[in-house]
Amino acid sequence: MSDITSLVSRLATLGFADSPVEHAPVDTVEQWAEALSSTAGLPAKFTLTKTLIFKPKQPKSEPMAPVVVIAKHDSPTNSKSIGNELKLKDLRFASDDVLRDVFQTAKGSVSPFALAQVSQESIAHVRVVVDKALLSESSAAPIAFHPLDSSRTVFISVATLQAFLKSVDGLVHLTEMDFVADAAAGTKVEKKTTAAAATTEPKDEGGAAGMTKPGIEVSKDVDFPTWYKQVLTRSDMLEYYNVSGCYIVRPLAYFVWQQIQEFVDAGIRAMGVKNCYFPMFVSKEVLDREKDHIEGFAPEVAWVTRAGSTELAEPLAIRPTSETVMYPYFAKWIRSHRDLPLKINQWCSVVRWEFKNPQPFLRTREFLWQEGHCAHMTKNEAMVEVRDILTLYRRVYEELLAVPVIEGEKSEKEKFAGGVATTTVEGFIPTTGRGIQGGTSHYLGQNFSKMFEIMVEDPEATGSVRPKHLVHQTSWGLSTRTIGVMVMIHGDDKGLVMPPRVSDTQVVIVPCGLTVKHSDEDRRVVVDACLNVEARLRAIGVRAESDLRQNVTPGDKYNHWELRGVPVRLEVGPKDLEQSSVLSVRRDTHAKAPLSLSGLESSVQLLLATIQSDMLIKARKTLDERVKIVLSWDTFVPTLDDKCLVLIPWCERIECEEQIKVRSSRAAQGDEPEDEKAPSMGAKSLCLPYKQPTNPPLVEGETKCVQCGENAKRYALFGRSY
Ligand code: 87F
Repeated sequence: MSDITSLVSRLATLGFADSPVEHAPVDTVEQWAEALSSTAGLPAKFTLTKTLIFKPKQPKSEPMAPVVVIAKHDSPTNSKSIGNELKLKDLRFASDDVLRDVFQTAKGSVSPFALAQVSQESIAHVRVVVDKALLSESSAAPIAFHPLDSSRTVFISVATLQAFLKSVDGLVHLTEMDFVADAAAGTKVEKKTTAAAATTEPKDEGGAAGMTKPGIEVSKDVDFPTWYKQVLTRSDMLEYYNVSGCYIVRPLAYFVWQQIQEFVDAGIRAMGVKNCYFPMFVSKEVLDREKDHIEGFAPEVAWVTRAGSTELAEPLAIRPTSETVMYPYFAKWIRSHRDLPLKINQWCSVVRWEFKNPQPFLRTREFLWQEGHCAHMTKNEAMVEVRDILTLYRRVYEELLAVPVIEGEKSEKEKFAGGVATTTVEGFIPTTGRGIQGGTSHYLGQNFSKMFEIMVEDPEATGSVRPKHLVHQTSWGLSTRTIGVMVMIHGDDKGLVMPPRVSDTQVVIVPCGLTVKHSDEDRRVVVDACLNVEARLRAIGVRAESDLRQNVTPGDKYNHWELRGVPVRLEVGPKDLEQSSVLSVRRDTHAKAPLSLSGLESSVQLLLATIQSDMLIKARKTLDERVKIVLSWDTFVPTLDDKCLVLIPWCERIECEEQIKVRSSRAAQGDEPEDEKAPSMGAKSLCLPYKQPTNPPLVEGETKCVQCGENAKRYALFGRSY
């Protein structure tokens, strides 16, 4: 580390004489302001600053071009805008190594003065960006920096900073940026950026053009968030997009969605539901009709306010869900009991402008879903439908995605506020130990029919004044979140593991065992055998594909298809053909077995069915092991910390649920949050499972709630969740 006296004397030669003030070491701007507030001998007014050092993504052959940003402490220094301005790719905070080796400094002690310590070869490549807002402070207050150490502060004028920067020998790249104006124009910048150039996720770019994309570089158990991003992008399921929280669903993932669509469509058609399409815009006036329950959701509603440069007379909301869009028309279309039941569904996308950390498929600002909306004469009919739909959702997870779920009812706190009761299928991500809501089916009662006046004449009534009867409604939705859950549950360190039913390619056929010793004729025989196997499998409806690429080794082909999760690989080589067989390799277990060419159709079909069912069995076993009955509060949090969900006898009171959340948060435990993005997450109730534990049985009036000691009503499933 550098010598403070030499720095101060250097500053003195630049016309700055005062010594730094000393205070407690600080980590954040808030702590800094606080520390200074109790320090004597400060200027009357001053501006706090931040100095950030980034490193762009560059070819290894080029000299490193670190970027030093000197800004007002509260300026919105967006690394993407800075990268755009400097024409540098993917700026990331510089690593400890770079701070040490290039700037001879360390995290917490970074200041512009570190520039004085950069070697002559390196300094020519360093870019310095100075915040315009800081420079405009010139006539006003001095600016505060840490001179190489976070327990000291120097106050210098802007002129001194400029003189210092000029005095750094060999520093040639000096830029000024207006971060505030840049942030204000943020949306414009995003729109202007071409899709090909930009991405909101600079971390995982795959390979450069012409290179094979690498496989997964981190282990699922070691760094799950990075693993998830790499699996999705490198398998070509998903691409990051240049609007934060929005992603491109590529064919591999869209195929899964189409399989789900086909299955759900067939299921709901059999229940008499018809598909339709409503507009995506909602007028403010109509959206406000649902004011009461929309209130909590209002911050997430996105609005269109302008067309070109013309302000719209009335801003239009983009549907976050379609109750308010559809129900005025239900009122128009439903006049007599003969118009009931009305059962419609639409496949569409919805927009919810979430501010929490986005996650591909799990939490995105636009997502694909189906939303079903039905009106019935009786409560009973509506309730039957709510459960039939829930069964269909369970079957999507279990039968298509090989994902076990727990069916149940949401608590008062967690149900959809606009309805009477919410039923749900809850999934579980073992790697994080968190629950995830997989799909919901609501009984809306007569809440919306009251609001939108959806009613029929009571068919039972006689006489001239016929009383009106409000319809009973349901709504239900399943989204592309399904895909994220499937990937998280089945994927491994080699990439995706696809359940056969939703895999675009079910069987890949790879010629192998051919060496330079083999003749062209030998090669032709093997290739013909591959094509023949492919044709036979396709003829029975198996999605088979031969990988006959000549410039790729069999090993690289294996990696390629493993990354994409293809359930079965058939290796075909001269030796296999001598035995009239091929070698099958399972993606889920890596098990290898020869399959005779005669009867290949049925053995492959059986293998695919076995993989599909084994994947569900394996995931269910994990779920069963990780849902624990907890009978005393003492073991509640330790069980969650063991990455489990808990089933507890519960009183079902909202206040109790709120207390559980507080008492189970990591802050309440005095622990550090696991990561910044999931700060001290408390447990929520996930559902009141339909399948209640029987051992020990819950005895009404006797069994007490695990948290508050009141009488327990049912077992409830609690957990940390997505
Ligand atoms: C976000 C913004 C505005 C959820 C929102 O679950 C409104 C809402 O109403 C909102 N997020 N919801 C609840 C959606 C209820 C219901 N709609 C039909 C479903 C399934 C499909």
